[in-house]
Amino acid sequence: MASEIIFPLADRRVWVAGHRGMVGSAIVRRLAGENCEIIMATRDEVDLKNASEVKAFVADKKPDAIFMAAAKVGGILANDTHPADFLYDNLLIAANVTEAAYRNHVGKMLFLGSSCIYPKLAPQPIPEDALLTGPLEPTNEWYAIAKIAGIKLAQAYRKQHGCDFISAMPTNLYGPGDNFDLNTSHVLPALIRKAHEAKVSGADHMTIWGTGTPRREFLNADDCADACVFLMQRYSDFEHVNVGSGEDIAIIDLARLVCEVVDFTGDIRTDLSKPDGTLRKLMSGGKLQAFGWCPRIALRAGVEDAYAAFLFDGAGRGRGPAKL
Ligand code: GFB
Repeated sequence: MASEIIFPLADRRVWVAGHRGMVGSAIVRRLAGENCEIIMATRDEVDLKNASEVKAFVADKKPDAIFMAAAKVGGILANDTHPADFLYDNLLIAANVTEAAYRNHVGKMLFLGSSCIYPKLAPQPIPEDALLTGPLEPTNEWYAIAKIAGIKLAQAYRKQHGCDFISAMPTNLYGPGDNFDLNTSHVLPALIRKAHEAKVSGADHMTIWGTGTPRREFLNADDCADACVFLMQRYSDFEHVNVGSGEDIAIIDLARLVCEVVDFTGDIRTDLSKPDGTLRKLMSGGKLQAFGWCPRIALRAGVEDAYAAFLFDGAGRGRGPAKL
């Protein structure tokens, strides 16, 4: 039984910051059924790293609500090799949008973080209150620090100014509009591309990074968008909320699943020169479940859809990192 709607979106002006990204575009799709006015802006219209541009944009558009889905994102290698970009860009984006939302009396904002905010050795499944209880995973601590700052901004503005700002922490996401560039992508789109290219070229193997033993929890971007809209309408509190699928899988088993979906029958080899990252980060979804939300898209079905989207949209083009 879902909890009651306390912030209806109907007839409201809703800015989806980052509407071209995988999550932002999923939120736009999800909002189509809410009878609200969706505000979107490209990077040319408003540079989210520029405080005065963001302030002017929010003052002009006067949104009632903001989904803060804009971020510089990337997989383990991109995070590890571009720490300054991941820290600086994401700090600025979070600070600028939060401040502009406060200054312009935006009724509600949802900030999107990431499961990498939690300590590397957090208890599994990870409860929300594990935040800031231990050292972070080194491959993505820069991105994590920026996302923790985003949560803290939402909390600080709530505490000092009474703003209704909340935060959602999604697990590893995948889905339509994903980035298939092998150097910057997350694991799932990378495996889809690798398996597809190995099949098409007639190769006898494909190679995955690291040992294949780390476990990850995957959630489809459309499920994530549904959870974000759910929280926007129903949640108003200080603490962030985990958004996950409740199940994790070893990377080697994920690779096997992708190979089945793609129909690549060769070997899977490992490249031990690449990092494993954290060994496990399964989040506890109990808090969101207690509000009455659960995911709908099973991993295999989601991978089948993602492969279809890759064939339709991304094959061979190597889309770059997600744009703001
Ligand atoms: O998805 P991914 O890049 O990010 O990697 P993280 C997950 C796991 O898959 C790691 C392995 O153990 C990788 O070594 N892996 C195997 C691969 N083959 C590949 C491959 O071809 N490409 C990629 N990318 N990985 C990110 C963070 O961490 O997760 C971000 O860096 C963010 O900050 C995001 O939090 C959700 O799960 O390790």
